[in-house]
Amino acid sequence: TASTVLASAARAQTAPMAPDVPASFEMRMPAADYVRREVMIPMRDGVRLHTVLLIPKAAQHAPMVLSRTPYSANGRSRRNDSPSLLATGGQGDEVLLGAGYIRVYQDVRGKYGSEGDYVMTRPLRGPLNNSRSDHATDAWDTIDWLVKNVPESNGKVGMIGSSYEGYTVLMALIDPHPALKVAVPMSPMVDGWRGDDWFHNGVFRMTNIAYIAHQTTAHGSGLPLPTGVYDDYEGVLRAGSTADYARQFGLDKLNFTRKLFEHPAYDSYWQQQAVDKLLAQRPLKVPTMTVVGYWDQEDIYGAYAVYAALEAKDTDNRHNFLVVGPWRHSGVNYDGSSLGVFKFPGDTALEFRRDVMQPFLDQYLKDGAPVADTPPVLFFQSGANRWQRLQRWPLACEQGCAAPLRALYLQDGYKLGFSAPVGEAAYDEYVSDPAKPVPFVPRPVRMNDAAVWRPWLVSDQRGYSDRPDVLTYVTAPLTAPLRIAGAAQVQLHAATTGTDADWVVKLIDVYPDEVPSQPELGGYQLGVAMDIFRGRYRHSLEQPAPIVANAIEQYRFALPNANHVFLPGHRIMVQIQSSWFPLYERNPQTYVPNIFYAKPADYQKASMRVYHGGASASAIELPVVE
Ligand code: PG9
Repeated sequence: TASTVLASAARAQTAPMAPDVPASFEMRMPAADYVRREVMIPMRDGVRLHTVLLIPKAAQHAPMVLSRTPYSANGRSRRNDSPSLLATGGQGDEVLLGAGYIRVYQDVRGKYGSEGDYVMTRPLRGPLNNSRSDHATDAWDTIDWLVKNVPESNGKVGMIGSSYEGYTVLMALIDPHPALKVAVPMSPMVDGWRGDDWFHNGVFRMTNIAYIAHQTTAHGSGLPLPTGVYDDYEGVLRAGSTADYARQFGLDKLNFTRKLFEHPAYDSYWQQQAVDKLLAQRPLKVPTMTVVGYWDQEDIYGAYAVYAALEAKDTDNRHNFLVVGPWRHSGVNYDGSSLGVFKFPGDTALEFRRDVMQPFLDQYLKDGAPVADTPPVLFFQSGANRWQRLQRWPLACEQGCAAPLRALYLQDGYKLGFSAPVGEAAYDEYVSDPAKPVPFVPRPVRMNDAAVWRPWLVSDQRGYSDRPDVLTYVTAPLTAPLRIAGAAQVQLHAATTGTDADWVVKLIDVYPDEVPSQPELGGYQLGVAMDIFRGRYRHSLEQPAPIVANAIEQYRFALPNANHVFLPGHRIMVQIQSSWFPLYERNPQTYVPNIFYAKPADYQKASMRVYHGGASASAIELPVVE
């Protein structure tokens, strides 16, 4: 009856209108095989950094592996996902979580749960940072706290991490805490101007505008760009300059955007932050295995630069290691059995993590672990599609290697060959029109679409080879394999009717017309090493200078490292163009002091001439090895 219902409601202890969301709630985990500890670790300046520890239940004398991230320690440790430790970290952490390690993730200062100010890739204390703290001291203070406050540990710490997290690993090596026993920086951001995230050889990468918005519009996860267009080619072109593009979203007001726009050239702001240069000035104390993807679309430069900087200090050849797998950016932590249409012999990334990285970490971190059989350099050889254990890198270079570079010349009739062309300074030409830049991937261009962005460096270059604004040179089909192992040097003699220009040079492996084992590779044009160079920096990266219109000038720059075999029946191709849009901002082709602020009238068509004869020969100098 109605009166019994009312009586039972009155007896109940929870009022019908009691609010249903409590002030806080801690989910209990049924029978978890690990303990999750969240702590605020104090730094020397009083700022506390939010740190998550995943500790296996049975842990005793367990080593710790630390990652310092701007991308959320809670996210990286998949808060509350599972009572199973193995299912809690990312794919890349599986081998560590299954091997008794205590995994530690920390938010860098100013991001997510950590206190303090966020400064993008915070410069080291010194000319650019007059505070008491940087990533070197924060890593030191964190490790010091960990070894004193985690009773389940054996007091040994390793650091790993990819990209920004790879950069924080390197910064910990500047003045390493004695308990830091080993480091594995992966796809690290090292020099933002030379060839990592922000610029390549001075040409700004437009993908960063969305990145900066995401990273610096909030301490937590920032905002996406409301571009209002499906095709970024259209959206970026319509805006005008990079500053115009940023301004339409109000992003020109952000401090990091300002810093970028105030430093278009390789001035002291960039030079003093280049991590390879910083590490070169210090002793190498911690065994370091630097890892990078062969086709790393974000940080293809830094890993090799760090390896080279540390190699001079590695007197016993036991402190400096390099690993290059057939991966995209950070691909080392995911499935490595394919990239784009290319298939590899098994999961190369898991193979590395399980058979190379884990034994390497064990050696330095686990009490009594055996010495790992780690080669100085482990490099996946593309073309031959296999791993190689090498003693050093590179195998051929301009100076100081076992083999020199060998010039592959541009020749008449759009040919390429190892013999220098004789006779007149012949040229080929094209018109570069900033109103119709060459796309870097087919339109519509969705820069945020991971399926396009991640494998783009192995995408088929065939669609560009016959454009009127791209010059294409190619060899005859090879009769014997040609192997390269190092960084090719571009030596270009070129003229333009403009007063500034960008030069994109692509070294390409052209597959045979038919590939029976994988038909879609028939005639495929695979980028083996491709990059862009901003002409104003041809004499000095620090001091730009206008190009003299119509004069033959020399442009010399390195392509990314490659370890590749051009197989018999394949052809070698070189493509040359003057834009790569919208990944790379356009060059207005009229010299202006700061291209970030170019005005619409500065963007002008220009005729580009690439010379290939006599004293004006152009070549790609290849690191050929027998
Ligand atoms: N490539 C990213 C990045 C690192 C450092 C600065 C800016 C961007 C990353 O994947 O973390």
